[in-house]
Amino acid sequence: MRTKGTFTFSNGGVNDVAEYEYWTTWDSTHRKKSPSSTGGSVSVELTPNTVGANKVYVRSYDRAGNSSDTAVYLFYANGPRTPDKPGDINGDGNTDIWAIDSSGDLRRFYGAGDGTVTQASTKAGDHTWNNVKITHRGDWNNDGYEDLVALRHDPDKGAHRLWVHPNDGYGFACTTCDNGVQRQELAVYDDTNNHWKGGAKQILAIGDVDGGLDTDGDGVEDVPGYPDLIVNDGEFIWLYYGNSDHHLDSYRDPVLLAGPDDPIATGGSTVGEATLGAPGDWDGDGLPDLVVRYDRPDTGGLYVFHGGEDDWGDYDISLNKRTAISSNWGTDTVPLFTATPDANNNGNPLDFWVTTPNSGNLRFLGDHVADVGHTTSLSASTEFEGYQAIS
Ligand SMILES: [Ca+2]
Ligand SMILES: [Ca+2]
Ligand SMILES: [Ca+2]
Ligand SMILES: [Ca+2]
Repeated sequence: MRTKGTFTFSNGGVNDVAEYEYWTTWDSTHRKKSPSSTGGSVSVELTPNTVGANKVYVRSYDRAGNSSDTAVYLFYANGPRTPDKPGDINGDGNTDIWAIDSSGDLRRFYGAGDGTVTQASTKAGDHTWNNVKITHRGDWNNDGYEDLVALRHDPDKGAHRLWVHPNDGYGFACTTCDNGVQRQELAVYDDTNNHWKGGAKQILAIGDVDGGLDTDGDGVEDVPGYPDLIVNDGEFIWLYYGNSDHHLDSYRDPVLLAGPDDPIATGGSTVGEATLGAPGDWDGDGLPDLVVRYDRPDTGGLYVFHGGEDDWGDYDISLNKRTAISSNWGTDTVPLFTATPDANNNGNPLDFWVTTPNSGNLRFLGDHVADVGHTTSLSASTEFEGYQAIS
């Protein structure tokens, strides 16, 4: 995976091979290479990007242009030994961005590890992404690559639906990929647990809240944990525990984190006027924390809510356990933002990418300290004019 392999094609008994033509399951482009002498062999370097079975197809042509049968070589590529770092979508160890541009295309920006990002030369997904909500944190199909989660309106069903778009290892989010990988719906068994079908203010992949399972009690995780998802439907904030069957209420009902009777703010901001971010485990107690930004310009604060557990052992956040980080973060100064745990790799995870009103500037505001705000600020990119969403 993501590692070059050398493949050698030889003539298979045809002594006047003038050219070989080859393609693969992950790249359907037919390419040609000629041996240095007629009938000789050629070597090519190929880099599979799919875990598991891959195929290389090759046929030869003689000097008259007659082709051989197509030979198929099947091999298996191993996945990454350890899952990619949270926020990293191409495996280089730096956190990255998925974003929807002004024309509704899904784009990917690779982080350089210093807070700056560079747009990849090709789009990050097929189809149009207008008005789609996106988020990413965690590997939802167990191949080691962080995947894109999207909330999209389905006109045929008259409802919004949640999907996992598997990452190809380089940040291409598959809807229907050539290698057979397809998007996977996230559903609920009990329809009363579906709090996104009418649309949502925000979806947020927060990471794995409840961790893996120690089935034999020896203190070592036997069943790996699964990523979890927060849905802010505009009135209530729900935490869903993910599961390998792609149902979000498989073994636990969603947990209500905030709502009209459990406010998210002291100053009157409602749930519908708050935007969340996933900073990872900021306070180091083993539970992921939650960034809350108050959208209204008259409040505009930025807080970290410390993830805790309620009396039933469910994840919970509380107004009594939050830390003020910064102010003047309303939508008038920060239209869009995403938390990107340690994008500049210096040990302080409280880093953000933020858009700028009426310009294409994306800023990196990094290394936030309680009550002080950011202690690092730089221009991350100038390519974000009119962007609809960043994650
Ligand atoms: Ca990366
Ligand atoms: Ca994955
Ligand atoms: Ca989990
Ligand atoms: Ca940092």
